[in-house]
Amino acid sequence: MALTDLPDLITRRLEDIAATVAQPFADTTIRLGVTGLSRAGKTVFITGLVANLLDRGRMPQLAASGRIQAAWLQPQPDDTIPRFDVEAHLAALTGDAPHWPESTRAVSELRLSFRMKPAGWLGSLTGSQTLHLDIVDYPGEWLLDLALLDKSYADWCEDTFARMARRPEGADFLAMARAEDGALPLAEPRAQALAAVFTQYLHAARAAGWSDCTPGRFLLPGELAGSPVLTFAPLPMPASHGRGSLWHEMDRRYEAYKARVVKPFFRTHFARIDRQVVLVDVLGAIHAGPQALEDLRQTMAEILMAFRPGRNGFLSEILMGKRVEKVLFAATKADHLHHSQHPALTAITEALVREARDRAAFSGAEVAALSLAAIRATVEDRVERDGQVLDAVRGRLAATGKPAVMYPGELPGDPARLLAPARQGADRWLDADFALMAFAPARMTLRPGEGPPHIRLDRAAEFLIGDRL
Ligand SMILES: Nc1nc2c(ncn2[C@@H]2O[C@H](COP(=O)(O)OP(=O)(O)OP(=O)(O)O)[C@@H](O)[C@H]2O)c(=O)[nH]1
Ligand SMILES: [Mg+2]
Repeated sequence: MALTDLPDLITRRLEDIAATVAQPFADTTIRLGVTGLSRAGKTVFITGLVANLLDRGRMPQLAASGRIQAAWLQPQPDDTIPRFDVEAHLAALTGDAPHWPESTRAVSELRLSFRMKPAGWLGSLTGSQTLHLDIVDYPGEWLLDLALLDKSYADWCEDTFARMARRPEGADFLAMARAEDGALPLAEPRAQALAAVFTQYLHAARAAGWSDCTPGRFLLPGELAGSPVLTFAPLPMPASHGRGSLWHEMDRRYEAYKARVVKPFFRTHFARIDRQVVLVDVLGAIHAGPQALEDLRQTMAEILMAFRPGRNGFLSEILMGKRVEKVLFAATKADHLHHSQHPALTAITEALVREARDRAAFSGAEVAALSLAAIRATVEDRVERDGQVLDAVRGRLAATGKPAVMYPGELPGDPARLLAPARQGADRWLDADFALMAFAPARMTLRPGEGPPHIRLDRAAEFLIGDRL
């Protein structure tokens, strides 16, 4: 070997080494599951998060921020799923007449990619790494169906009637169902009439603020509208129900709904999830009263049951042994409260999902809770009331556009003060009233490199993906 060949050889060796070392750093993908009931704040969360990951000027708590060389949006990996329209949502939030994005009616997906400067001395050998963050948005109503997977038709009927008895919106359907004899042969017009009145009830119940309104697709049927999988309703169980009976057919359609509608959705979108954020509109439920809070607690418990490990956990089966590594429970819309009340909101959120979390046993997963606002619509202020100075927030009302100052009430430091009366079925809060105003997003002038204002979105991002950046 001639001496002149030496530098080349060394370079090549180094390239070999670099290639070998680079192997473990080949493109990595994180799938972030954004879970939450309807109106919990999923779409706003994804929009705020993506905007603030693209422009990280307001993300001081995201430690790896400085290593991000570039962040950009890519076509989503699943060819058959529409793209999450982050630009349209962002335009709605940051335009001249800022407004919240529409309620979600279908699934969409987004891929955000990062080019990272590798940490440590290996950096000089390996060059930059690429990390993809995949996020799926879907209508919150559909999440409710997770709770059906464990339930037979008879169980679901029993639960639904018990719930309906506590809800005034259920009166019409209850009367109709009680007059029905499920042992009689199926007559399609009857099945359709029952499903129609039951669907009306679900719409009314959702509008009244109840969390559990299954089956979720009855509220947002899409192209399934009118098909047999959406033409069933709960019935009182008849003494006998042979083949061809109304009960038998309703049971069959219910099972078809689970197998053909619910399972494929979760199989496609929840499998492969590495990180999970569970968004909960705790303030909204507190405002709606003790029964709404208890309904939210039970609904979250039922939904999160699907995540429990083992033979019966549908999700653990589709996750195929892969574990969700981190789970963040987040109370959304925290900008309705002065920051002095955020610890109380977080404590209530933790207590609210405690049972769900224990039963779901996110075994091995790192779990955390916090209060956040993905888009901050208010600024802090103080008001004087009855000679007392109170910590309040100020914003622009969504309905009228007029400025308003809100003091929502004092959240108790001990969550049991709310959760105990809720469990006991109280009609209203005894010692306090919780006001809530719907604020429109604030008009913003964003400086280059800055995303929209938020509260603790950077902490949420640090917990969820910081270790992989
Ligand atoms: N003040 C404030 N309001 C918020 C925030 N996030 C959500 N909201 C309010 O909550 C509503 C629902 O938020 P979305 O993000 O659309 O909720 P979602 O979970 O996507 O709801 P679905 O699409 O119906 O499942 C919004 O229209 C806002 O009124 C926030 O950070 N601050
Ligand atoms: Mg949405």
